[in-house]
Amino acid sequence: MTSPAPEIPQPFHLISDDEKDIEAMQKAESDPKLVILSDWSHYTSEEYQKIMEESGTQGSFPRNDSKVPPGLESGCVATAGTHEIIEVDPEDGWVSMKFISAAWLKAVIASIDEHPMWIYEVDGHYIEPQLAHTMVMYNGERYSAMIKLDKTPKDYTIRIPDTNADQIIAGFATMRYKGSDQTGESEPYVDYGGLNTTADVIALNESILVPYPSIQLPTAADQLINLTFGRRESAYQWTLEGKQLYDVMANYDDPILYNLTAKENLGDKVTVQTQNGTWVDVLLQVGIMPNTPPIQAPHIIHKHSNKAFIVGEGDGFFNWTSVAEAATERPELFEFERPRLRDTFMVLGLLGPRWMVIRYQVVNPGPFLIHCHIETHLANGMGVALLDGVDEWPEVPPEYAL
Ligand SMILES: [Cu+2]
Repeated sequence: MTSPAPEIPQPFHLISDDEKDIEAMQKAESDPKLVILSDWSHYTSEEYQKIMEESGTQGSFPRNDSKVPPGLESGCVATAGTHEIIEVDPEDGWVSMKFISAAWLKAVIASIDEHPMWIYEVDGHYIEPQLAHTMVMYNGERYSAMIKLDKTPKDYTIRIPDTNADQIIAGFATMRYKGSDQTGESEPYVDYGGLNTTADVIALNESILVPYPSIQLPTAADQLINLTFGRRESAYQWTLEGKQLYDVMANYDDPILYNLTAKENLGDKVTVQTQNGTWVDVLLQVGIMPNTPPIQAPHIIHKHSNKAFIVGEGDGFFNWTSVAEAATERPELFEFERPRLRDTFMVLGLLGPRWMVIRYQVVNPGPFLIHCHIETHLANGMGVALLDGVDEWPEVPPEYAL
């Protein structure tokens, strides 16, 4: 975990204007509870990969059900894992919980019984706080929550169900008020299947997570990179770029950082070069590829190096040649005044094609992966290397020579 530098302005006065509250929140922020959410399979990655290769997994690609072993899609056996207890001190007034999704496959919902959360930091950057009872977390996303400790001192269940999209599973922990001996049941916001328990439950609206302080963007970029995702050759092989698969082992002992020509180990379309200092738009788009099933998985795209602003999103295909042209025609789909700043980008087109454009400035010359964070997608080709600032490619210091 990293903490913001002391001169970075904090957004806590937007949660409460009471000086005592603000002080308590600053104290909570300096000593947060880290909550890592993960999933687990009794098959190893190698076994899981082999099962996908032998069976095919979904859609209209050939599939052989006899190659799916029991315990993967049926015949589940409940596990009795460890149960984490997070102790909080009501004397502190507030607690900060930093939720990190380290899941390899599943998307989950995070919620603490009877405790609304002020989400105040996303992917390690402060935002204008937003009140929520539940939040969906995709692979690689980080959300920090400021939680007021003003309820009856007892145990409260932390619930982490799956989003209900593919399998009904859940994980649990306890938030325990220090010094309490009351352990009665707490009231859930979400049930075991990930559904809200009442109509009043507020889910985090991730489409308006404005950075704090807000940041003004240039209205035009120098380059547009088109990444239209799809499947190639089989149900489990995903391409981020649209035609080629990224071979994650191709540069295992020949890193591009050491030698730009090592990019030739990869397909010519899965590396993209940019110039230092320029602004780059990346179109992230799901659609229906020729000869592939129409069903689309959600893809959570993670960008390494610096974060990017989400400048626009919409349904259908992005049929313009630049963001400037698109924003002139459909200004309601774009946000340049208060754009979100993130390094994880959820692209879900269950109802058909959908696009998102992210914008970043090249300030850090070097090779950086942009990839789907669902591990089976990445391992089977869903990545592109952004070769940032090739005009100012760094020299590797001699002590790091291969
Ligand atoms: Cu994916």
